[in-house]
Amino acid sequence: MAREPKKPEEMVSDAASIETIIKSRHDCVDTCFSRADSQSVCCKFGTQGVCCRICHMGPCKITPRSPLGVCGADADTIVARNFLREVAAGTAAHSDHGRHLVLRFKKVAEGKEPDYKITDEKALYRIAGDYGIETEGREVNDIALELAELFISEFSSQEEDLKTLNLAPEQTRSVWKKHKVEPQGIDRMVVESMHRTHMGVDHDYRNLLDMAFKTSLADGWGGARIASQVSDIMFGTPEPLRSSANLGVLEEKQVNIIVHGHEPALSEMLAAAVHDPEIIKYAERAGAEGVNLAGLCCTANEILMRRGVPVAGNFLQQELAIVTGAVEMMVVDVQCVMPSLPNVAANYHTEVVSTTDIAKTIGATHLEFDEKHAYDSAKKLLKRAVDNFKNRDPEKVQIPKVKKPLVAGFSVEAIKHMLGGTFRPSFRPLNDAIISGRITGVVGIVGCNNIKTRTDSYINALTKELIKRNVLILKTGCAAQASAKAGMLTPETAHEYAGAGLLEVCETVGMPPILHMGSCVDNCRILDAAAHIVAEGGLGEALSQVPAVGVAPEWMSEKAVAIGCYFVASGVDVILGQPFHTSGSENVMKYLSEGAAEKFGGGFYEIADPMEAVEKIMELLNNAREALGINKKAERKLLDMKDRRSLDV
Ligand code: XCC
Ligand code: SF4
Repeated sequence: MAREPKKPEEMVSDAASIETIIKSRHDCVDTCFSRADSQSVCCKFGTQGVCCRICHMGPCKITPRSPLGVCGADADTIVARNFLREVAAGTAAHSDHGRHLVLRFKKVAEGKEPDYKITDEKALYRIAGDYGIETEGREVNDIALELAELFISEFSSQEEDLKTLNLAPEQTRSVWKKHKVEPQGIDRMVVESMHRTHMGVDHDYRNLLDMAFKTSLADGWGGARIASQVSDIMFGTPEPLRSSANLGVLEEKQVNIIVHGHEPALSEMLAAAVHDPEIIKYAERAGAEGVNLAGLCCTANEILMRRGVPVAGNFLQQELAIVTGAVEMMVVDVQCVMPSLPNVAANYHTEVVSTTDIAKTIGATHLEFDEKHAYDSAKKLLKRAVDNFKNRDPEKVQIPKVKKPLVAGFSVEAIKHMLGGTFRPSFRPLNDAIISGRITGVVGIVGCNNIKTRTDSYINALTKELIKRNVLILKTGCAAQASAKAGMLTPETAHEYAGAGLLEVCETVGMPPILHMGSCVDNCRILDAAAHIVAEGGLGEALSQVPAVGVAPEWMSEKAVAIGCYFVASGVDVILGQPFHTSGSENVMKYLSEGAAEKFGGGFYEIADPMEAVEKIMELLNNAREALGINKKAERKLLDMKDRRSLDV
């Protein structure tokens, strides 16, 4: 007997998605929500991580009756190998994204890509300075070229440790050194991970997991950071701006184009070209009132943060956007793009366009992006979308009238300005607020949506409860978009939900209690903020001492595994709303929690319930406060000379 399909409100928590899932059923269109129903129960061996298909004597699986694979590998080895491969894949994804940007940045510095430029010279000077590059009296392009080459060598370095690690506090670096997890070249880390997990190489689960941490550091302090920094230089360091989110940002009378994926290079061009008078006229001639660009997933975050382009939705809304029947074109680049999109689009008039030769999908139109003529290339795409407007079937259009206003654009530099003012940008007021107890601590809530959780529900329940308890929230990725859709990325949220201490700080500084810091690669901004807190003084010498926790409530991707690992290896405890596929090995589970905590000062906790997670987070924050001696409200702390100096404003 066929099972009743789940009710939409059991699967998603926002009104726009509920309405559109109902429409998809009415239109007889398959989406992830119907496919998840037909997938039923997940494979037990995969879930536990005990399925090994690394050599062709297998696949082998570990069961009580067969505790060893054909080669003799036990559950610990198999689970740890699978885990390391996930971290390597996640690191590769962020880092390859970073590499594409760096190679473009180099061409820009050489004057070979005239449509791109160095938008943010201040960022260039600042970042070059961070890496010890001389900037005094030098041409901008000259500095840029040296920085590009330094970044490229971060990918290729064979024996030298990553230079980007130097941005971490000294004590954190010495922990890495002690445990021998300082990564060398990013590419080397990924290659070595693949080698070590090949049949018959590394079998000690502890050694494999240490490599997972080492590789992940090459992501968080390497590849992802480079992606973020180069984007800031080429496209501008984000500053607070207003926009809106959810499917209601689509416009009934305009040509709607959605950019989806992760890389900002093409979407930046589209965001610029969309205002070109030629394009506007072209759209008007086609009977549209204009061209409306919106984003999905992290490409959305990239152009939201810098240009205020509205967010059509997060990960699990990508198909639903097409189901509205109002999208002329969906332009996809890399990562988190469902292969189902062309199938969904076949029911409407939407054209799905892939733009890079490393990411093609059957059924999508492949139009390689011409980097040498980037602006023209973008204009061509926009015109093609306009041409498709006439194919829209008004009968099939149903845009939910659901969208919420938001404020985003909180780079570390923007936060510094906000806190300290333009003349004295500084983290001091934040440190003081934490020390005085008005803010209990800082929590990064990041990551995806996962079909296994009612979309956005864990993220939003957790966020709301934490700000009530005076925790400042830093957000990225689809988790940030979940808050946006809930209308919580606004300064007013402080009045509605924040505890008295956090509210006071938000009012004084004029900031919202939830700060949207960007895309997935921008998780490095969260670590950077923590490093600034340490550097400011009074809250410990290592990242592990700061009252800070990371949470990935609804994560699903391998990138999230890498992100979790580099947070933990940096000393930050991480709560996972979805478990790793490691339950088949108690030893691995223990190493990732207690073992990591002993080594780095941060470990993993799997907590399926948001309210339980809140309690754990408060406990971790309070433990950190206790260790710093700042736990009592309004207690006068005895300051040593160093603390005194740093408090001397
Ligand atoms: Fe993808 Fe970045 Fe996850 Fe969203 S959050 S589903 S990885 S788009 Ni990074
Ligand atoms: Fe089986 Fe060992 Fe081959 Fe894995 S590596 S498939 S456990 S024989």
